[in-house]
Amino acid sequence: MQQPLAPNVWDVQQTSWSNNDMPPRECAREDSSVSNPRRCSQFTFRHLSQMASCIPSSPLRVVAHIDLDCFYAQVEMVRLGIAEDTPFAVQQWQGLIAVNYPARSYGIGRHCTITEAKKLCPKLITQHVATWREADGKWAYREDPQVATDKVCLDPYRSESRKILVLIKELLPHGLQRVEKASIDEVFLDLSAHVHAILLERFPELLSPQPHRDLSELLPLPPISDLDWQADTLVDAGDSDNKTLAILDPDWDDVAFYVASGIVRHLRSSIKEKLGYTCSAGIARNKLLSKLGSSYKKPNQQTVIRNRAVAHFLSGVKFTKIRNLGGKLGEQVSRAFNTDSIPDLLTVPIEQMKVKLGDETAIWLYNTLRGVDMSEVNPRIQIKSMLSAKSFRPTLTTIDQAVRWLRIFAADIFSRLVEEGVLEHRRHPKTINLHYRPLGGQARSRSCPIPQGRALDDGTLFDLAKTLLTHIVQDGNVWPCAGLSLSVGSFEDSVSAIVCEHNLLKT
Ligand code: TTP
Ligand code: CA
Ligand code: CA
Repeated sequence: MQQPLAPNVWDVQQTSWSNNDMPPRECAREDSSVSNPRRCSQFTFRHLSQMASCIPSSPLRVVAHIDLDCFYAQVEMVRLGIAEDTPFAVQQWQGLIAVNYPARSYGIGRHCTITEAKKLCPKLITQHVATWREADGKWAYREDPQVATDKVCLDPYRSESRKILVLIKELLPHGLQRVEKASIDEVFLDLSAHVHAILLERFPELLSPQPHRDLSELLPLPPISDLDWQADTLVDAGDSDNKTLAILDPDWDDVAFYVASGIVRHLRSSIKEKLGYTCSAGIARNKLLSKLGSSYKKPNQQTVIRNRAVAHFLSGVKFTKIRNLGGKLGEQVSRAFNTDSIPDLLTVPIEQMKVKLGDETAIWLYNTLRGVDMSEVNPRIQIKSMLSAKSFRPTLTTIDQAVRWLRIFAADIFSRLVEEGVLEHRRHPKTINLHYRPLGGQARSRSCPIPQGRALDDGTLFDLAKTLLTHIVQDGNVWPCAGLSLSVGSFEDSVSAIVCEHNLLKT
């Protein structure tokens, strides 16, 4: 019997990959005709080597997307020590912003008001998000949150989000990791380089081809015929022969996904064990598919979309679930071609798409419908600006009130700057802007540069904001005030960060 891949892929040293009992396999060059295509892998040594540098066009690429289940609800449940099977939701004013899975089984969702939700499930427990309050300048979980005096504070979720990211980075091998934070509760991982290292360790026959051969040589087939996918949801390839073939006779892309799925399972169980949160994940060849995979089965599950299953998987996906097709573009596409079914859209020629949507959008759509996405997993944070704002009803009538809100905005922005690594001097905003909206009057803005070269703190941001407010007030006609917003922008990598990264690249 074949030995299945060890469940713990971290234990690479201890895993036995003996394949002495396997018959020798002969492989042809990429360009020669192969009479029996199943005798060789369809991948070459070049494809394999591309994994090491996470090249997006590599056919052996492996990307994972991890998304926390009902994130804000889990954060509050862990903080409050609420049992996992208790129906629970996070409240913001009269609405719900996160609903756990036991509560969802009662039909409760984000669309419900608190009253509707309690009607559907009287034993539902809710917790209001923490708020900043004008009067005390600090955030807290309050008994009586009021939209008039308070502003929602997301710090508790940001700080848990950061812990999750730090843990993931700790668990992945340093030189081989590529992690992109995609939102407060999501990350993309390009696992290609990591999986590549594991494959070479476990399968010595994958080490570079003999000196007289070249990189276009096809790889030998994997010496395993049975992958034990454990609790993974394995997306069906749609065609039963094909499926049997994949399970009994996997190629290296299947093995790569298998190894990745072990890595992801370990990450997920560590997040649960160390921080108490469950998450769901998708594993596939790119960001587009892995993101669709993570939402395919929730909560606490992971889904593998093997390359051979992509077409069948996409034919069953709701068109609007694809990133960028949920809104206006999606409507434009379904109007232009009179359908929102992916199989129907696959019949539309690219030229016709270009006429209706313009070249760039057409090419993106054409590729997306086919599961093609070459976008990189980018560890660099792409934030361009950060804003903290509040509309006032009742309106503000004194400068003291406005200044109190500026202190809150500065603290709010500063905590997000910490999140983005400003304290470690990785990224730095260069400008600060105050936007002021008087009741019924003309809105106006004032900006100034943020002094560079010394550590930034919330006090500095607050002082700059106060100066901007003073200038606006001097212009007159400012009261009553219906809205204020403070933002920072023009982010730049600091010189020390660039030098540090440059050195890392050299080593
Ligand atoms: P999501 O990942 O969209 O949802 P979720 O984590 O609550 O649930 P799921 O298990 O389906 O992934 O959003 C992450 C958090 O962002 C969510 O817990 C609360 C917050 N959020 C809002 O505050 N308002 C919103 O409209 C959405 C979509 C999310
Ligand atoms: Ca989520
Ligand atoms: Ca999410």
